[in-house]
Amino acid sequence: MTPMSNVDLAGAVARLRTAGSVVITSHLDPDGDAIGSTLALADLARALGIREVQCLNNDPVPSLYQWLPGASQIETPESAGNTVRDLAVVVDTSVWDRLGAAGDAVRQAREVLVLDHHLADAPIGDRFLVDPGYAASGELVMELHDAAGVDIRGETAEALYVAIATDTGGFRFSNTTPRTHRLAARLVEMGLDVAAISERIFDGMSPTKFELLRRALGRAEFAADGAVVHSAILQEDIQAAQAGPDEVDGLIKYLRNVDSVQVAIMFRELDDTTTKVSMRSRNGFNSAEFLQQFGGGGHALAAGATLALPLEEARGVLLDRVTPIVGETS
Ligand SMILES: [Mn+2]
Repeated sequence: MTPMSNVDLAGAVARLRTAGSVVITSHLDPDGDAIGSTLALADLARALGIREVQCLNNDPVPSLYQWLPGASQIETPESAGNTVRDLAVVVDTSVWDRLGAAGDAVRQAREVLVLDHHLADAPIGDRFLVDPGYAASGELVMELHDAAGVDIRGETAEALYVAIATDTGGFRFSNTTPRTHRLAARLVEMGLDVAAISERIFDGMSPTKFELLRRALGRAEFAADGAVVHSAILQEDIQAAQAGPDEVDGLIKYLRNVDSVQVAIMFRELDDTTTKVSMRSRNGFNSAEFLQQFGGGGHALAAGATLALPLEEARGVLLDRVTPIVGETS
């Protein structure tokens, strides 16, 4: 994996040290890594003496992560003031499309620093440290603390642990490295309640999410001799289940877990003309590369895209393209 960077950890710390004010943002539909890395970076920025530290995201913190200490400091563009900052730090994404309305604050900032681990051809920002060798942006942010000589506080340890644990599927995905375990071990040594955190982020399921899962599984269909599985969540499902929009996240793993499956696809009807696609794969199928043709991106084993098509059309187009090529890479 080739790091795609024009700054190293020390250089990134140097940018932080010279800023008097900073806005920290991540991608829309934030996951545990986005939220955890944002909170840990805010702590680092304060430890480095930055007077004004603002956390901003296009979307509110998902209910799954609202318990994290400091999560309430993450503002949305509607509630945030319009202040120009010295530095914008973008973490866990490196493309404008994924910033949503939070991108305005990034564009206005005097300098932009990007810290990410997604595959990226052309990262945004004046300075970018993009390295897919990191399993989570949280690993990168933890090493940034080390490079700055800043001790990790207990509350920050929880944020970093959530970032790393969620992006590695609880240290089970193929992105998990010895470094992942070494960094996590240091966090556990600080006295984290691993079981309590795991219960919160992995095992707990609200009754409303269960209702969505029931519907998604009931609608699942197989293609390509079982190598492809796909399902959909409709607008009416969200309403009928009285679920939060973020509760769709993670349903796809139940599809991917079927033994025969190489590619799992979840279609989500955002409105009558827009469909969000989530893809999970294994056995060598690169989801991020495949979804590039639809303007999407992400990781090899977990990627997404948003298509300006009604759900059934989006499903047709995508399945036409994916079905002939599964099996080629296994
Ligand atoms: Mn991540």
